[in-house]
Amino acid sequence: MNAKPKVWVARPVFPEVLDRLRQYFEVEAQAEERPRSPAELKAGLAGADAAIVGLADRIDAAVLDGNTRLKVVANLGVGHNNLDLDALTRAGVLASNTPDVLTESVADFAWALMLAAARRVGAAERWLRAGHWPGSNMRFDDWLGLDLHGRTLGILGMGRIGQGIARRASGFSMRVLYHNRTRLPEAVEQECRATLVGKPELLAQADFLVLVLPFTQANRHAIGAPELAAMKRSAVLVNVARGGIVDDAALAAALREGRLAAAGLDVFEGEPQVHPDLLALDNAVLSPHIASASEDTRRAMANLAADNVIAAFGFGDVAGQPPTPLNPVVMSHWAAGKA
Ligand code: 8YV
Repeated sequence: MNAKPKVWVARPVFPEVLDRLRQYFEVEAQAEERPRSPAELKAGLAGADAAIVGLADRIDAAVLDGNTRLKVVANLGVGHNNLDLDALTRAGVLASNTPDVLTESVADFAWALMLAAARRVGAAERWLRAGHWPGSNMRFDDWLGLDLHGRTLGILGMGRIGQGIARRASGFSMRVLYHNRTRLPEAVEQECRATLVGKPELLAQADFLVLVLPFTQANRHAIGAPELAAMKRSAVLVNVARGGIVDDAALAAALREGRLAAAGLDVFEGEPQVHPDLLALDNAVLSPHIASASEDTRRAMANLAADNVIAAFGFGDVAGQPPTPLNPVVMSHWAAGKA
């Protein structure tokens, strides 16, 4: 009997997902969550037929160089700016991501950040826990925040997650504006009650601006000092997309100087480092990149990554049809025996 193919799992994932993989593969799973150096990634991938990687694992031409064994890299996330898709395709490696399964959870979390930033939940909780409430003579006009209901929600990047955020806005009676490279089909616009506007209008009109763009070089600092200056002073900015889309230093300056009311940020430039000026601000609600981290969704993401690996090797229920490939052309190369 042939030896089982081997999967290298770069990040600790749920044990039941590893057990599913073990039905078909030899599994080498990392027990410890820590950044892997390019050399460690290269060595891990060199000895494997497939890999499951996280967003901090940069898979590029250098890491793939000389690797003739690897066939599949499954990313634990919908965003895949950590993968060099051209290099993977050239190397005959199929890449996959985890769309759809996280859409609703990330949309929920964008609202958590909007509400927390507008109503000062983080700062109020820190104040309470620090024991300030007893004896504070808290005034009727202390801790005032901003209302969401009836305001204008602006969404920059209107893919699946942006649409999920927009659909929730009707519960808050909000007007929804969006800006996207392409206009949504009319039926989707109606379902989301969302109106397409240019970026300048979005910046000028939004009381709440939520970023849900993929990270590309073109989107780097899509929100920088000029864009922040174009926003209302009373506006709240929320980023659940990627660090680097916002110029964090410019954002911290705007928040500190009262040129923007508040921000809710799940992602940061250079994370896990967070700009020290943001850490010092009470009007920034900060979370450690957890928008998809609900119990059910993280399990679904890990299972979807495993499904892609299992199917790509011709195993399981959908043998030969990985559900969410990023460069499916690679499979036609395999079929033609060119890989
Ligand atoms: C991460 C995300 O995958 O899917 C994405 O693009 O940013 C998140 O869901 C998750 O935080 C694991 O790193």
